[in-house]
Amino acid sequence: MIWVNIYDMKLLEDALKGSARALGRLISLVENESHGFLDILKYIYPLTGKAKIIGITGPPGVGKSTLVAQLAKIYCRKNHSIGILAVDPSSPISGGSLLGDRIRMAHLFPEKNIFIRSLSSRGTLGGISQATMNVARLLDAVGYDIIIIETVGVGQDEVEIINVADTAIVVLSSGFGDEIQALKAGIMEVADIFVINKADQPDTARYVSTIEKMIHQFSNKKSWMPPIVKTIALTNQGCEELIEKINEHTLFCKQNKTLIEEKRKKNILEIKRLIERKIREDIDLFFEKKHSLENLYNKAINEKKDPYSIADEALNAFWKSCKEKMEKAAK
Ligand SMILES: Nc1nc2c(ncn2[C@@H]2O[C@H](COP(=O)(O)OP(=O)(O)OP(=O)(O)O)[C@@H](O)[C@H]2O)c(=O)[nH]1
Ligand SMILES: [Mg+2]
Repeated sequence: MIWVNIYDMKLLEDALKGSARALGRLISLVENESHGFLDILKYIYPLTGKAKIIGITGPPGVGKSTLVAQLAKIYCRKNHSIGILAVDPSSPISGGSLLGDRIRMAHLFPEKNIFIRSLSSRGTLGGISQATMNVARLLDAVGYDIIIIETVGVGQDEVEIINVADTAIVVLSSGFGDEIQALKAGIMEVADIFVINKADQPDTARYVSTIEKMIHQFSNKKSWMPPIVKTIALTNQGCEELIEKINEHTLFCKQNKTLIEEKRKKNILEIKRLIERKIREDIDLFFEKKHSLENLYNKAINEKKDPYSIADEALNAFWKSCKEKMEKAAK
């Protein structure tokens, strides 16, 4: 039985009834890892697993947000409800540009079934990708069946965030010739679909063939070869085709044994990370409250001990206290 405190329970009930305000507050609790946030996540977990999560990344200014807005509109017309998460890992506070996007997008659709939110939870213990996953699960649980995650860049952070998605899309455009040199193998490998946006620009055809070569060079997708979709997000051109490719990828993932196995491994890795995080937290608390590492160090210096033995002794003290705590709890 999962126990959620009465205030969070009220928020959960309201969010499940469709209150965007309650959902917003729940997201803040989860994003800031406020007291009780894990109970919320445990509670909603059985309600998740229905949404399709689409990740979109690429260099700044290639037209990601314009594309996201068009995709959201099309999905909306097809009677889906859409959650959009704009993640800005490089900004300690909500990234200005993403926030701007959010306001711009909100004007784009007065439709009720689109929820837009910026995330910038850098420094959370579980990492930005775990935080994104947690928030995506909240959206999934309250009934958003299409979740689009937009993040800016092509670095390690983005690779991790985009890995949360069921389908990862890398957006590029021919005006960004230099960025292509900087594209890391990581982002090439993680991409399920490439979008070359701003196809109205003259250099597009040449650019597409360059990307095709890079896909063959970098992609290690054994069975799924990432397609390239040309779009003009400004005028909605190519967006329906992109949705078709996303659907093809979803179908492929459902049928492909290797990918099912990959997903299983991802889930196991998440559990391992959660365990590591919990242990780290407990250790920090232990040495903060009971045995300051500094004292241990000073004592060891006097006794001329090596750091390996100090660490062993410190860890033994930690395990001993865990054991005592468990024995006390069992009584
Ligand atoms: N010519 C042309 N311009 C486009 C197209 N799509 C978007 N743009 C323009 O490109 C600029 C950047 O678009 P955004 O959608 O904000 O790009 P973004 O990738 O989300 O940018 P960041 O979030 O800042 O990284 C805007 O001025 C858009 O109007 C397109 O297909 N063709
Ligand atoms: Mg954007």
